[in-house]
Amino acid sequence: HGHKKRQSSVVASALELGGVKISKDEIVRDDPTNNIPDTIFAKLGMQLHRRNQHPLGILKNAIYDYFDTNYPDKFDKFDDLCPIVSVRQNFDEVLVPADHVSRSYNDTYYVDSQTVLRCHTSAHQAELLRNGHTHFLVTGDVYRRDSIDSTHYPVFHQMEGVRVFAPNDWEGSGTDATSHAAEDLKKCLEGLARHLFGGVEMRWVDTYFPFTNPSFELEIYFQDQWMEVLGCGVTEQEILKRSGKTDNVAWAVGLGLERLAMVLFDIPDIRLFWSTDERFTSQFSSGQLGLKFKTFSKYPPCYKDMSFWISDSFTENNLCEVVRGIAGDLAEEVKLIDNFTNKKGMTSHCYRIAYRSMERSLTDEEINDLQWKVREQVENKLKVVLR
Ligand code: FA5
Ligand code: MG
Repeated sequence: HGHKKRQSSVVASALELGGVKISKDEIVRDDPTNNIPDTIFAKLGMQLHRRNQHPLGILKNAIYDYFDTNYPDKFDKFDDLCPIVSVRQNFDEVLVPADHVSRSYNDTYYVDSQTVLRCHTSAHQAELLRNGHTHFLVTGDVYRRDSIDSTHYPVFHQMEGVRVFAPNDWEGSGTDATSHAAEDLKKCLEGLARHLFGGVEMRWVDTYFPFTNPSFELEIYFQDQWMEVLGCGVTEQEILKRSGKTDNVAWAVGLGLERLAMVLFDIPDIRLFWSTDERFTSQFSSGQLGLKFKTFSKYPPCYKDMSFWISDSFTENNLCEVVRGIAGDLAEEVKLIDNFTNKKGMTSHCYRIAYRSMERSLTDEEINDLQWKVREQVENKLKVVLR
């Protein structure tokens, strides 16, 4: 893995990363560019997607079934590639421009300046293409500094799908290579949605990714709004060219597994995937797709507002990291509810934080204590002025 040895502040444990046993304390964590908090570091190696009784494992297997049934020439499957990858793999090899926001320390967890926790499974595309794979699925945990609400979590799971076509596949079909790939892609994913959900309300949205053109997102109507469940498109020719496949075209997709599992099992909040509460875990069993999650009584949320004058360096992701660092999974949502700039050019933000446990009632005292700590750290770490 090429990680220098050092003493870690975190409890060391051997874990399986990418099929290789390494000790967690082999991972350098005192690099000045490292921005990975202990709570995120602790999630490395958990591999929820490899547990057959877990909703993510059940979903992964159901998607495998769909591909195995529909493509006699079976897709190659990978689900334990190491989540610690180079900047090159995560960004350069999928043509992410040098100045793209996703590369920033505000969006991505860096182990050191050249190494990240992958922010998408697309990090493995180029290498697998170079190694000669022409149709494959890569499932894994991915990491992002992000907002806090019921459909966003800083650690989540994706499945990458890639299919390469040879000239034979589209010649004589009456369409050009790109349209052939785009049509096949949409057909494949609509079929997958039918396989998983039967009927469900969904729509295609045009979008942009550096590594595909054209690019699309699929949204599903869930909990009274449109929820984005995947990104996909026709692979940029440059990526194929670099892997020696000048005459081919390909499609690629990145499925958001939590979001799909939320629709499939009617799971209302993304934090539940990490729950060890038996009232959650006992509801799922290997291979069982039809089942709907029965929510154990919903405990009341508690809302706390805080207003402050922001500084130039203020970002919402940094705020969310502070809140998660203190409240952990008790933080249900962080939402900007007011935003104005005064005559002097100072900008004020008011955020509403919702606290709620999925498992028990919280006491006023407990919540007040959390909120005080949040206020303190927001002021000290984010260089804002509380109002
Ligand atoms: C990507 O990550 C692209 N790599 C997907 C892709 C692959 C496009 C191949 C083209 C070709 P995006 O950032 O939109 O795209 O994330 C993909 C999916 O991950 C989203 O649609 C959503 O379902 C899920 N997702 C993104 N952020 C989060 C989050 N914080 N929590 C949970 N799920 C998330
Ligand atoms: Mg997206």
